[in-house]
This record gives sequence, structure tokens and C-alpha cells, in this order.
Amino acid sequence: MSIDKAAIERGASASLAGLVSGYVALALAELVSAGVRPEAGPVTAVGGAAIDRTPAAVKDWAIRSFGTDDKLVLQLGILAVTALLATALGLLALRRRRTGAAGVLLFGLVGAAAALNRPDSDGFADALPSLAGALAGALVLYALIGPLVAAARAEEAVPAAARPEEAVPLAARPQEAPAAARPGWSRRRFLLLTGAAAALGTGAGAAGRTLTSSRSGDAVASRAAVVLPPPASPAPGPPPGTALRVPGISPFTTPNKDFYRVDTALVVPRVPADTWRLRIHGKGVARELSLTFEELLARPLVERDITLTCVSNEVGGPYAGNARWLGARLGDLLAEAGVRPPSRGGPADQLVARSVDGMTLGAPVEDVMDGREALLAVGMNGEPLPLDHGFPVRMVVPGLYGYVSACKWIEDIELTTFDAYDPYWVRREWARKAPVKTQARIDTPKPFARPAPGTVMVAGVAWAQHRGIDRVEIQVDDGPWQETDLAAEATRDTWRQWSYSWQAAPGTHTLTVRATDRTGETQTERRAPTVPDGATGRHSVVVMAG
Ligand SMILES: Nc1nc2c(c(=O)[nH]1)N[C@H]1C(S)=C(S)[C@@H](COP(=O)(O)O)O[C@H]1N2
Ligand SMILES: [Mo]
Repeated sequence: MSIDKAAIERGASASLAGLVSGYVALALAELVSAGVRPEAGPVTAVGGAAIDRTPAAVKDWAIRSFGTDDKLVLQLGILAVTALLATALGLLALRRRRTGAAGVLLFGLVGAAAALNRPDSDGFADALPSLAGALAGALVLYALIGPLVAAARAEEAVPAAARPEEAVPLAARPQEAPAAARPGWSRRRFLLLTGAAAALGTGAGAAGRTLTSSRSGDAVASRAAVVLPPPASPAPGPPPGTALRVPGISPFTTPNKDFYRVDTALVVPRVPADTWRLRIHGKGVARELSLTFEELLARPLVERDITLTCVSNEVGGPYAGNARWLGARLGDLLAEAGVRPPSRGGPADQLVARSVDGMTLGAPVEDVMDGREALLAVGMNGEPLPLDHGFPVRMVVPGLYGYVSACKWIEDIELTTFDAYDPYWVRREWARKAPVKTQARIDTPKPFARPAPGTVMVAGVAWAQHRGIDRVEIQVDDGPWQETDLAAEATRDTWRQWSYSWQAAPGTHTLTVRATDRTGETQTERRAPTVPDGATGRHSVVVMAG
């Protein structure tokens, strides 16, 4: 029945109006957030809030399934939900014009609340992108839906029998569908207005993007201008034989572009080096320190190879990397501030690092001051830190998982106690203390590879940072454990490559690897999940020779 046709066209038009008003809202919010703070945009703020509230196991699953794309997936998810809600509000507005528009405003309030509650919120201005966007979206919806509502009312007011379509036999009806909503409604006009709103939105969004990237250009330019001083203490070696030449093995040094990235930042913090400051304060700090980037570079810098590992790394997973870091020794700075470790009577046992994006990470003061190469790093593999990896300054502590030590975009160090303060991840099911667990990984052959029978090079890396790797063994099916050839050790803070020349008989085989650290402990075969303090178990791959 054409009566239904008209209603359906009205519904479709209302949905479209809702969708476009949501689009305009997000686009305008994008533009305003470029002026305020990119992090204050509704998608980023709501996404950040969602990340903070995601259970550890789900977050780990997301990291595992989507890798570094987890953030993209999250943002696309938020956009999809927004589109659905906006469509629903369009339909609601067809029945209740004001309520529909008010619904758009309500979602603006949700975005504003999320932005204000972010740990790095700058205050009221952070609410503006969501509020301005929602206001624009509500007006667009109200305006677009008006004629549709009027048409629907008019339609309902006319008794069915009096409707021309009902009276005229089918064949006699005009071919083009009767205006969905005749009185006062024109499809052409509606589409024109909707298109105009969408175009304005696109313009606003594009302008916002351009503005944001030109602003973040400050940090990019600042990074390009950084001249890293030569280290007062260059990295020793790495000694000859550190790097094996086996195709498919992880290189000893992970190039920056391949280095894994794990953080909660939906917008990478952009900190120009000349605005950077680090404050060191808290319990047992005799002399508070406040350091500029220039002052940090003027200190004697050391260069060290250190392997970083994420606690979310599954057995055999990719979240480990080895880089040559350049930085100032954190232990020396703390000593200058008058800090004593607990073993020498200091009152603070936890060092809480805080980043510009409000992340907090807590490391044992004892570990940071026990002589290991805990660094405030400015350089990574011969370059200033990439923005993704913490420019201008991050922490790196050998032997501790990243989430308790490797604070990127660091701006504050507070000495406190484990009793007094739980940092970000500890409030989310992760352990207070997390030394890296011994792990070995098979890089080649890949799972389900089909090598030709005969000599097959099996190779990979093993790590037990700050203890050192002493032995890596491999087991074929249920056979005896065989020693592999270990590459030379750079330092006990780095991973070590290993290889094994395997005589593969035709058939399906399981290769399993295990490492033993310098304390003599062989990695357990007991499987434990990543939560709360790192996965255990042995990596194995199944291959089909022949
Ligand atoms: N500011 C900030 N620093 C952070 C994080 C973060 O989410 N925010 N994640 C930590 C975690 S869990 C790890 S494993 C390392 C990863 O460092 P990368 O991304 O340079 O590899 O950074 C750490 N530092
Ligand atoms: Mo991590």
C-alpha cells in the first residue's frame, strides 16, 4: 500500500536525518577539539573511558587479536554504535521532535562527562567539543525533521477513505511514489538540506583534522630539531656473535618501526621538548628536582642495549623488543635528590612515574637504585624517541615489565609506598610487582610450516632480563631435550638469540623450547595467563616436514 510506502520513506528520511545530525555533531566536535585539545574529542574521551573500564582479560584479548590496531577497532566500534544511536534518535524525532533533539544533547553530555573525567583533563574547556558538537547535531536534527513531522501529522489527519491513493485503482495511480509526506514536504528539498549538512560536517571535520595535525607538528618539528649528544658511556659491544644469521629470526636490535607499541593513548601525546619538565618529589626526597630537557641532555648520558617486554605478552607472543637506549641514569638523579632505597633506610619503597596523559606506573625504588641501568631515556636506536615510544622522555628499567616501569611521555616522579598508592594497572587486576619472567620463543619455522625433510634451522630469542640467559634447549616431539647454539650475550639485560640445526624426518612434529636463566632456574612448563603478572609455559610449534 502506498500509505506504507509514504511511511517507510518518512522513516528512512528520519533515519538519514538522525545519521547526518550525528555526523555533524562528531565533525564539529572534531573541529572544536582541535582548538581545545585533540584528546578532549568525544570519540577519544569515550574511548579512553572505555579502555580504563575494560577488564584486564578483555584488554589482553583485544591486544592479542588486533595488536596495535586495537585502538582503531575500538574507535570504529564507537562510531558504529554512535551511528546506530543517531539513526534511532532520528526515528524517535519523527514521533517526538524535541525529545529526539534532546537525545542528541544527552549524548553530548555523556561525551562531555567522559572528557572531564579523563585523568589528563584540563578542566571545563574539555567539555566544549562534545557540547558544541551535540548542540549543532540537535539543531540539524530538529531542522531536518520538522517538515517530515508536519507531513506525518497531515497524513494522519486525513481519513483513509479520503486519501487519493486508496480511492484510485492501482493501475490509475501516478507512477512515481506520491510524496512521502506531501503537504509541505519535498524529497528534493530534504535531500538538498541533508546533503548540505553532511557537506558542512565534512568541511568542519577536515578542518579539525588539518588543525590538529598542524598543531602536533610542533612536537614533530621539536623532535626533528633534537640533537642527541654523544654518550659519555657508549654501549659496550655488542660483542661479535651476538647476532645470528638465520633467516626468520628476530634481529638482535629491533628497528624502531617494528618495535611493539602498547599503551592506552588514543591520541599520541605531543610534547615539544622545550616545554618538557620532569619533577621528582615525594617521600624521603631531600631536594626536590625539576628538570628541563636541556638539563637532562647536559647530564652524562649512557647508551645501553635493553630488552623491553610487555606483561600482556602470551607465550610465544610478539610484545618484546630490544633497543639501544640513550639516557640519563635514574638512580643517580634520585641519589642527587637525596633519595635512599629501603635497604639503606629510605622511607619510600615505590617510585610512581606519571605521564602527560595521566598514566601512572609504579616500580620498586630498590630495583631502580640497585645499580641496574634504569634510564630516563631520550634516544632509541640512534634517534630521539619516536612519538609513539614516549618522546621526549621515557623510563626504561631492565628486568621489569613495561607496565611497572617503562613510563612514556613521563612528566612526574613521586616517591611513595606500595601501601599508600596503587598505580593505574594495579587498580585493574595486575600485580604490584612484576619482574620479567624467563621466556624462550621460536621465531622460525613458523607454526604449520612445511619445511623439506633434512636440515631445518630452528631459531629464536630467549629473555630473562637482568638475570641473563644461560641455556636454551629444544625438544622434538617427546624426544630428549637438546642444547641449542646460543648467540653471544650482549648483556644480561638483553635477549639472546639461539639456533638449532634439526634433522627433520618426514611427518608432523612438535618443537618445544625452554630457557634456563643464570640463577639456574628453568622456565616452568606450567601454563599461566598473562594476568596478573605475566604468562608462563613453553612455546611450541607444530610443523609438517615433507
Ligand atoms: N604513558 C604511558 N606509558 C606506558 C604505557 C601507557 O599506556 N602509557 N604502557 C606501558 C606498557 S604496558 C608497556 S609494555 C610499555 C610499552 O612501550 P612501547 O610502546 O614503547 O613498546 O610502555 C609502558 N609505558
Ligand atoms: Mo605492557
